[in-house]
Amino acid sequence: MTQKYESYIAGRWVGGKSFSPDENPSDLDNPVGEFADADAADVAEAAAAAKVAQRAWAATTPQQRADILDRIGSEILARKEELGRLLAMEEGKRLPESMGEAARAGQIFKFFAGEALRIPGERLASTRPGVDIEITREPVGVVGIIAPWNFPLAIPAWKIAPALAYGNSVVFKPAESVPACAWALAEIISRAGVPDGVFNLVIGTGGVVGKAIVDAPEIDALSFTGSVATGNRLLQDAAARGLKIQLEMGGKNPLVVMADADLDQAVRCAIDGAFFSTGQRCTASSRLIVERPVYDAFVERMQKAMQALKVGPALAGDTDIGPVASARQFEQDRSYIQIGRDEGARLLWGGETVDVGPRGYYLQPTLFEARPDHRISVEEIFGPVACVMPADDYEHALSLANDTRYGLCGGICTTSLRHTTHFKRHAQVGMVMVNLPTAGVDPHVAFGGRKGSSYGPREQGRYAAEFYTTVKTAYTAA
Ligand code: UN1
Repeated sequence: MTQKYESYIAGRWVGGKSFSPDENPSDLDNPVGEFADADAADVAEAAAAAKVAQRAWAATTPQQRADILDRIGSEILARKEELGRLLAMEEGKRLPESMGEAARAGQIFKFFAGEALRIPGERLASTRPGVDIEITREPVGVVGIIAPWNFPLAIPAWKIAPALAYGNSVVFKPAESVPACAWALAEIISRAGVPDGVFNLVIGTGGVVGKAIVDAPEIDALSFTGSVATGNRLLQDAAARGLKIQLEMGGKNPLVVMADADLDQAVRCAIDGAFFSTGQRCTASSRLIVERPVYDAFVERMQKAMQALKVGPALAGDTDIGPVASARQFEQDRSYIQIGRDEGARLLWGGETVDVGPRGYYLQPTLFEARPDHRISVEEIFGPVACVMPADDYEHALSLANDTRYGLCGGICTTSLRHTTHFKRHAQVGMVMVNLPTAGVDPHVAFGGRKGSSYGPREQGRYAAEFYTTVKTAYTAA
């Protein structure tokens, strides 16, 4: 029997009128299951339930919320292998990375269990005699969460956990290509003691479910991670109705390699940053900017390292790079490879699909030597496709690094303290990595970018309180 994934609304599992397939990108002949398509009426019901349930949830003690979040985190951690397998099957991320992501989701719930007990506030003296001032944080209310497919456990976790910790209720829409991971997470949450209506899962398309979430009058705030096009549309809709919004969108992250770098370390950073998770990270190192004296040596080592990468099914033990996650993304990657060829970028490695046995979306890791103005150097591809380009010196490298409409991460490989210090100060990004891949962030610190990458308050760590709470200033005279 095909596994069916349903929505979870007001404490009940809700089937749909129709079902859509949940594909396995490593093996198209063995789908993961199918999910029930929710519609606008389902969202309306979820939002109404969330509104009613939120008041009592906000009135629970921090300890009650901490215990619930801790329970969710413990179960995810205890089941990380099983959840990792599900993630690998559904999204195509190779098993070790998928298990790592499941563990990270568990740790995020545990972190926010602690944060529930540490909701910050301030007490100050007034400028007027006999008056005290208290600044407290209250929940924003009902939070809509729209998550992408590339981190189907970790990103929902880093939005749902703080929402619940600070006393909000949630209407969560996962990407429709990863309903099983969302369902598994919801199933754990449904048994952890969260009152009915506080957490709702609504599975469906952006056009129907996403749109209905933005339009629902009960929604007070919206957290979104996904494409620039969708994010900008949501921003317009949110502005029209004065909705608090937080957007994490694309990246075209530079990794600068200086002539003084440890070249083997730089190649490891570039391979990981550009190609692991099949390049499907908004933090991916998609622009490799290399100082001329080491350019040829770097490219040669990259080619050698890329040759050794094994493309294969997500669950196979020797796979370095899993399949591309969906037909749509596969199409996009291949079309950018064609664009690169057509605009005269030089293909240094890869560019072809791979036959690994089972039918799936297998693509070689691909490296182009490209000019900064080539489309493949400018636009986010979101696949295992990177560009490399030479820089004359550090200043040139920095200006190439900053020459983008995005500003999520920036990396530099160098042994120079001067370059490190300067780059940390002048990279126009939200996150700087020194001698590390641009992708791969810690769960307990601020995450987010500048320029066209992000909008609104940062996610994660203590900074999550900015979005998931609203500040109240109270004046009291004796
Ligand atoms: C990471 O690099 O560890 O969608 C996290 C993304 C990011 C998360 C990246 N929001 O790829």
